[in-house]
Amino acid sequence: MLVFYSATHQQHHPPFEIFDGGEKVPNFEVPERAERILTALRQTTWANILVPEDFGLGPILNVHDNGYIEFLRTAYTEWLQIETDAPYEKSALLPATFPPASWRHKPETLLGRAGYYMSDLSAPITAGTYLAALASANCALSGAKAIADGEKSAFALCRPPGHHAGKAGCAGYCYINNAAVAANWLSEQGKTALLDIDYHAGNGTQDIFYERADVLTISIHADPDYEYPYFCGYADEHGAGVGIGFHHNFPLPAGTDTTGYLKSLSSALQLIKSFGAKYLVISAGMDLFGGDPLGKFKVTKPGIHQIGLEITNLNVSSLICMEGGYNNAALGENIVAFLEAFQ
Ligand code: SP5
Ligand code: ZN
Repeated sequence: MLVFYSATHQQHHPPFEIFDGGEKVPNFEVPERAERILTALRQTTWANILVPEDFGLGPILNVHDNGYIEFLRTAYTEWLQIETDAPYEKSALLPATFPPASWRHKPETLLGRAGYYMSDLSAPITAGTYLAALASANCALSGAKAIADGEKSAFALCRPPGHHAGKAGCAGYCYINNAAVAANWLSEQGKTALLDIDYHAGNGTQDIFYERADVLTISIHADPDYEYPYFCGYADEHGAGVGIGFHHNFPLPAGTDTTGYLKSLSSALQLIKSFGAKYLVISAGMDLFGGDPLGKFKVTKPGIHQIGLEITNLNVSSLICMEGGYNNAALGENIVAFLEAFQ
């Protein structure tokens, strides 16, 4: 299997995040995650690890707002240049004031724009964030090109992850929505569906494709009624305008085990079959694993392999994009268990 990995991800290492409740903790989304996965893949006989191609900004700007990407590019440099007596945290840019949806004035000031383009306190922008996010998107695009060129499957070892990043904003460790960029690119080559199995609802992907009928998007996740991202990912959200009927959410209770998970997966796969997808993009977060420090599901490693097998029963060319997963010790073996189903 072709695997796309860029060492550029190491330049993105946000020192902290702030949990709901105000607890400031070391950021869970660390470079070690991708390195663990890379090590596990190198130990397999089948992973052909390649450096991604550079696709430029074109395919990214086809799903993201221009002003937002420009903000990502320049924000940290501007942050360093601000002169103040305030005890600002300069290791990363993080605002603490966010607009409700109805306030859409974009301020000129950097912290104002930061609040405008961010929606939580877990996606700080650091010196290397923009370059790492671009490299991550290039991994997804390179994988998309590989399956368009005839590979049955490919793995994009994306880091930072992407599925919480919407058209015009970063959130939840995500800056550029790698899977959405790849799915949009693939949709120009053939009918494309996107299945998100990360533990958290794929709100960014939902935002990007919500009014589109040409890309089917489905997310299976922890019920946002008790879990991040709280405000999106409910079962009654089915798309808008011509997109009505082309988005589906499967919110699940805390404690969901492999058996419970596979029931929703079966419904999701039926929808993909009926849609008639030529290509499938999978947002593969491994935080559905029972031992995840941020998750409340009880899916096992054999369960993760089984999820992969059920997806391959569709017999659709598949691009697997790395999303979340924070049990670093188990991360490599979990994603290998998933990918082996595609071999
Ligand atoms: C890509 C991805 O998986 N992003 C997830 C972002 C989740 N951010 C919120 C984390 C909330 C943690 N809740 C506290 C649990 C402490 N044990
Ligand atoms: Zn997640």
